[in-house]
Amino acid sequence: MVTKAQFKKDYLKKLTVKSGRTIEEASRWDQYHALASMVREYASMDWVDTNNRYDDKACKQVFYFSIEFLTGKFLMNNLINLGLDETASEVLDELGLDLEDIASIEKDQGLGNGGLGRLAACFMDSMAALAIPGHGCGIRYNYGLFEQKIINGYQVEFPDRWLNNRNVWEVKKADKSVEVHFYGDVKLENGRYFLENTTPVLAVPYDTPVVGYKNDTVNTLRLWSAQAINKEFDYSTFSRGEYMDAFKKKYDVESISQVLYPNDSYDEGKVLRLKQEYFFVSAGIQGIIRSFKKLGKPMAKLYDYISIHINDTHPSMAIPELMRILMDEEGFGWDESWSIVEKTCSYTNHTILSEALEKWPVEMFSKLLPRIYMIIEEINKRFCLDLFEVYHKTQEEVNRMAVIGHGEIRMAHLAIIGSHSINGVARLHTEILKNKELKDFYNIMPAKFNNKTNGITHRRWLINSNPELSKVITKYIGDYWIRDPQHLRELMKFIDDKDFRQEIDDVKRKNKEALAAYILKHNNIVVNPDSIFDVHAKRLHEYKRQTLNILHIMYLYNRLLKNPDEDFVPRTFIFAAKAAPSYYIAKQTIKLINTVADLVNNDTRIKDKIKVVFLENYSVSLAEILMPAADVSEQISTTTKEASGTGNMKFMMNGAVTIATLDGANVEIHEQVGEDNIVLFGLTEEEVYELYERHEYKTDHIIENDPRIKEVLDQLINGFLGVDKEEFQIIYDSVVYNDEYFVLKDFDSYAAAQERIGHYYTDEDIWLKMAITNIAHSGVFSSDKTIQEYASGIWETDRVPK
Ligand code: 26Q
Repeated sequence: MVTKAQFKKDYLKKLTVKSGRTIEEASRWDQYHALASMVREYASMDWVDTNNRYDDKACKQVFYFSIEFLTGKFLMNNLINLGLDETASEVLDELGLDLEDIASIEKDQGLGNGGLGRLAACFMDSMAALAIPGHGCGIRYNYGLFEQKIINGYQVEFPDRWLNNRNVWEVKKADKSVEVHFYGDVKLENGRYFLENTTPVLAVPYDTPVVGYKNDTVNTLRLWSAQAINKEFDYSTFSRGEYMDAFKKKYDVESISQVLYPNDSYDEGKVLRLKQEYFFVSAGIQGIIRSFKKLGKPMAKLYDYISIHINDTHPSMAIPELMRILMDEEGFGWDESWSIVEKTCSYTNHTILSEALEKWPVEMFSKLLPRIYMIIEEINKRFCLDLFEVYHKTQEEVNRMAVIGHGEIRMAHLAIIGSHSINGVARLHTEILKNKELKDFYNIMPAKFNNKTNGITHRRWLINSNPELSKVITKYIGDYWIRDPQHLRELMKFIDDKDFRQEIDDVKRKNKEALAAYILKHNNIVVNPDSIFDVHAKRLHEYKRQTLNILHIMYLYNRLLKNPDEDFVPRTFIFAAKAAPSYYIAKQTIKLINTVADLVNNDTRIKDKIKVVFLENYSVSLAEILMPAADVSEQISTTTKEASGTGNMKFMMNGAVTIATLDGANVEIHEQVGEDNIVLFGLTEEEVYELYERHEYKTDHIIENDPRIKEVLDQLINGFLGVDKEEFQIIYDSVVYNDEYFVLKDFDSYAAAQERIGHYYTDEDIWLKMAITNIAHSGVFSSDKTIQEYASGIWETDRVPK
């Protein structure tokens, strides 16, 4: 362990070397850069050791393939995990610097859209904490998810230049680069296929250390960057007048890792997206095979040493790519290759939304990846044959289950067939996969299906983001909960302890004040920390029903206008959400929230009883401020639509009470905290399916019979909101004529649930009990537990501690 004196000495030296300035002259960036570089160097010792340890023991290693890793900032988490946070804070203090201030200058690594990417980041943290040999494999996008600004109430997207100031954490490993080949012609020679006339792209890996919690273990997150191959950029062509062409080629090739796609569901077959997927999958698999060969173990037993995890279908080409390498490069036959692949690969499904399922047009795919396409065709042929001969399926069933159909490749089917394990991300979600969405597959291969309920890392989402709460917890139950967050349950012993309750209350109050200050600074809105902080933070999607929330706020406003003296618990409704740039109705929902906010916040008649705040640029860092300050967590998706949700767990861990439908992991949260400590509303799973199946759901009845609903709907289109009458027509039409997500059907139930929230909140005893019960039962949602389940149930990997 580094002593304070050593730390100080190292820091002062680093600052001078890196910036060439004295501590007085150094800018905040210099101060950050020196500190971060130093922390990375501290981690580097263990990094090398860890890799040697894994190699020496020839233990099984996991490679988590994900097209997104939404890691956020690293400095504070690395300091905490290295056990150096207090040392750093004290040393900087002595130097007249502020650690929090310095840490805030780091740019978020925002290489993901939302839940799926953040889950991958939490999993990286947990694997390292548990000393499970597990590494990430993804893309080093030059631009992460766009930066959102709100201009005149509208979302406007700006590029996320996260690499501008260079990334301290990564190490470029140029010698580990591999070539990835696109296009070309498939040739056969001596019984082996190979490609000719391809367009090669150089994949250059950048490694980031993933520091385990005080365990001397450092795993690797490897992100690949696309580079033109030098010979492509051939100077001799210049003289032949192809100067501009050479640049175009380079630009074209490098576009592969230029930018993250900003939508979190599949829209249409974009060739660049397909290139991204094959690019990182092929590079990753080649890298794995290359280092596996150095181990000197038999390739036929690959699955004893390597586990490849496919995070949603985006990396599912790992299956045909591994087939290609085993057959074309290693000389295995089909059957043996297939058996190796299936034992090596496992797949997680994150959605049942059919529009999010990836399907690639055969025409485009086969041109870009001719050999991979051939292999997929063969996989499909053999699978269909099996369906007829082994499972006696009808032609219709076979058509439904085939990998290729209607001129498209169905990536989910490929992932299912080529993996030994398929898991959903919450119990309800897995049940829906088994009994509805993937029923055909479940029937013939039930043993492959299993559930792994998502989790979150308490090191980022509690210890780092809510240090005050962590302190109170440790004061009462000791610090064992940090190793095993299930021990948070011991807090229940203190649920009636007055002092404990007071301290929990004080922490929340402080966090709310901090958020209030943030809101004042960024939105210039004064909010009351005594009001209920009701937070709805997640991607903007119709199924997540931000619309239900804002329509209900409009109703509360109407109620107060009619009766300004009503005994009303003051509320601050806080939204944070990015919408996919091409998702018009989602963007209009942002405009609606901001329009209502303007109207409500400036109406003195309601005496500040309601405030509405839209915080721009939702990100990991903003979430770290929001979660600790929330009283109410909005988890109000249309039942069956949210696979799990993970924000729900973060809020709960920070003592917010959830208002929820019984969807995704809310079901398990309900089970943990019990009826009295969650506020449920809305349609059940059965009711939702019945409504879909009967095709009879109409909204006219609801509108006629509920004047609250009628009034807010009219206000959307009658000029009441002070904008063009046409502005929100699309939202009006979608809920009135095509209420796919049952916004109106659930309105009454939601309003009643909100009413209950108001009652509970006014009774401090009740509220604090609810908050504490939530914190105390959040431990089961630690991603450490989830990862242990993946390790024993899917990967068959052991811990390899020092
Ligand atoms: C696919 C093809 C082309 C372009 C984009 C995409 C794409 C990108 C991102 C499709 C889906 C995503 C992200 C999905 C996602 O975040 N799903 C969420 O995963 C969480 C972790 O399991 C769950 O908690 C959420 O319920 C689920 O919505």
